[in-house]
Amino acid sequence: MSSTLTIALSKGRIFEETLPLLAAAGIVPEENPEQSRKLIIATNLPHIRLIIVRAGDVPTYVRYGAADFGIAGKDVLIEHGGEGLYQPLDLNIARCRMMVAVRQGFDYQQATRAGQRLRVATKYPAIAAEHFAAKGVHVDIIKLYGSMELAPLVGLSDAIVDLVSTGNTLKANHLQAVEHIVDISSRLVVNKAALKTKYALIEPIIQAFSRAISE
Ligand code: PRT
Ligand code: MG
Repeated sequence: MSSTLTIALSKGRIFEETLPLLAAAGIVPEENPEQSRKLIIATNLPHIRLIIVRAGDVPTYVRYGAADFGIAGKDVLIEHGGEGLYQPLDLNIARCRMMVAVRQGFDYQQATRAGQRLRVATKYPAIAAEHFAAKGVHVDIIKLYGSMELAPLVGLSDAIVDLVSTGNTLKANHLQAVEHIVDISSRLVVNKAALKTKYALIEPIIQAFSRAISE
């Protein structure tokens, strides 16, 4: 149906930080996914609904047109590719930094200078591989799905590549950031076919988001 819109969001920080943007476009969800556990959330506008998916799955739902647009972190877009998606806006929300971190006391500079192979645990193998290749550092990448901070503590890896916002998780686990890879924020991603067929519905929302973030 070209008269309805489906918006893909992940719950947690992206949902919370998107609420003010949705409000600026006149869209108010009828429920909070944290409480209701529903995966399809109605809004105050009968023709607009939200779907709640894993953060890393947002580009997939949008690419296949199961959602008309969504909001995804640059970490997800760089790692899994944002091909086939129109990415009109950096929303400047859910900001953090992609960093290399090691155990406090581990001499990272020495280890990389000495040319030894580093074991790096991460949820972002493509980003990590590219980063270390560019530096000429040899690494064995160990793919994890979460809680990367644990890996150096139990000898799974020498280093991790992970997102850092406050730095509290690193500190609590006696890790330290040693290298900045890239600044991360979330982007609006739009299905290209939907942008054409539902332009009259989507364009005003992009405009409202754009005004809200430049305020
Ligand atoms: O949690 P889940 O496994 O379902 O998926 P996810 O972790 O990908 O999703 P979610 O909702 O946690 O994150 C969604 C998006 O938020 C990510 O794709 C990032 O673009 C963005 N974002 C912003 C962050 C953070 N800040 C962040 N701090 N995502 C994760 N973190 C984690 C980080 O991995 C680390 O474990 O928070 C921890 C560090 O936080 P500090 O504040 O202690 O430094
Ligand atoms: Mg998470």
